[in-house]
Amino acid sequence: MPNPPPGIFGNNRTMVTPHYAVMPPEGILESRLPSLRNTLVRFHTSPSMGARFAQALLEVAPGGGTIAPIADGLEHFLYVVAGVLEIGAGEDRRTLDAGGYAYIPAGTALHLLAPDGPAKAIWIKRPYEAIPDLRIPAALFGHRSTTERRLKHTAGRAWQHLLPDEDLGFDMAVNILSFAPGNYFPFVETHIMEHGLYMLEGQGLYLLGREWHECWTGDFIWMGSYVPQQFYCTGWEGAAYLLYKDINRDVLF
Ligand code: UGY
Ligand code: MN
Repeated sequence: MPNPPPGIFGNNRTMVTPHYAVMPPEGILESRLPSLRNTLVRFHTSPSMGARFAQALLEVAPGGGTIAPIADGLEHFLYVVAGVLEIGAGEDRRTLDAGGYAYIPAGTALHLLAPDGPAKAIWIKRPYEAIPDLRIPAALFGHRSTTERRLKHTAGRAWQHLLPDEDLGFDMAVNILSFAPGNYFPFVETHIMEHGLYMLEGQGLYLLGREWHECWTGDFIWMGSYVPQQFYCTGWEGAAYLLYKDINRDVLF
């Protein structure tokens, strides 16, 4: 048996606190779910961590996916990280490669299939917070390569809103934030919204509370409500992350 990778004892980066979590991929063990065949589910976060949503990395083997369409009453968001996936919202089925994404509204059944090779996707799900008289969003499919890149305040930092940000029917946002090396936010953010962050590429330093954490491709970060946060992009090639955020809803008592 080969030696285990070095660095476990002195250099492990995993950090889970009541307010935030940093989780490198190598330590996130897999679950198997009765609703998914030939699929490993690596849960990033869930209400048992303190989050109000769930996020997982799905590793789907060829031919794997939903045994029957999932109709659990939750809203779902899927982002293809590698390979090709057939994703369905009700009867509407699309074949998406890396960068493709789908929003499946609450009450619409989710279908998933890796038609030929292995595939990976980020899976976000949560109960939808309906507001009387506000239209429930329809299913939506898109691709990172064709989603508008908006510069915010400076060149070298771009935002892509994968869900239309002007539609208050959505109670979640999923954005891709891209950074040129050395770029950072002009202030430390503190806000009521929580985040699930998946590092798509590159590396950087994340301020969470009062501590800086080095992070890179494949890492997951959960930021609970009000956790002070800031990103500083290191490396020479830039960085990008997928960012879930709960939005457009009043406080709950
Ligand atoms: O939209 C956001 O809250 C975003 N700027 N936060 C983050 O990247 N940590
Ligand atoms: Mn934020």
